[in-house]
Amino acid sequence: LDKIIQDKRKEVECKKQVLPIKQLESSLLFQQKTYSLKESIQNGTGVIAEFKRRSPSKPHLNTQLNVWDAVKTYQDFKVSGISVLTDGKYFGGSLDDFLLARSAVEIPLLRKDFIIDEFQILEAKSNGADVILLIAAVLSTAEIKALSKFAKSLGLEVLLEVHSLDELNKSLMPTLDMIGVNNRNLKDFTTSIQTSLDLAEFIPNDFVKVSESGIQDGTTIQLLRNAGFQGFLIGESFMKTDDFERNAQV
Ligand code: IGP
Repeated sequence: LDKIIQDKRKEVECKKQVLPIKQLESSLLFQQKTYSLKESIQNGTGVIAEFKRRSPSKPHLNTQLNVWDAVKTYQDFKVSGISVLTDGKYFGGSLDDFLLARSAVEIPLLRKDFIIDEFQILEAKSNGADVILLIAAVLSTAEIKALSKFAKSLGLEVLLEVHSLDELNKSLMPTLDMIGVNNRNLKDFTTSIQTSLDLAEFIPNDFVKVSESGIQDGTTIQLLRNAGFQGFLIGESFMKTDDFERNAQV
């Protein structure tokens, strides 16, 4: 994760040199109203389906599927929202993918990336995002505060991701909309639903609770629901097989 963030800082510094903020702000999508993921989760299935070609732990997850077909299928299956990876180096995604997804569906879209700078939030907004992800493991309390405030000022919702009680405690603040518990251990990439079950009671009910990673079946979703989770972020189990159409049916 340290290496990813190091690379991300370089990427953002380079982009800032060549892309003026004015240009991002003048995008047509920048003016458009956003869809609320929070509401959509509360009124629907709660499933947030992810478009992810590969990851550090699964280098060949799915190289065939195009983003347009994938998100259309997700939308047909009544997911509450869609997460699109925009990190290129480690996840094979891009803002082009994001823009294509935006043009294909009319449901909430989450920009999935490692956000460390306001510039990336402007980028998210100008590419049609409704929600951004902030990762507590790589941000200080002050950074979470500044970045979430900035996102809210643009009309975006914020999903804050934690792995532990320490990360949760340093992060709770009113500028967050949803708290996601990532079941994936970032050191060895294993997943355990127990991480979500253990942390659920410590998340105040004014936040929508989302469980992320390693969710494979309806039984698990039911277990998480009983523990108070309303949102379920699912990537691999949708992306991995060749029979995507059947697989994405939850
Ligand atoms: C999806 P999975 O195990 O269903 O593919 O997990 C999502 O939770 C995972 O991709 C993720 C992620 C992240 C990716 C959670 N947090 C942060 C990149 C960055």
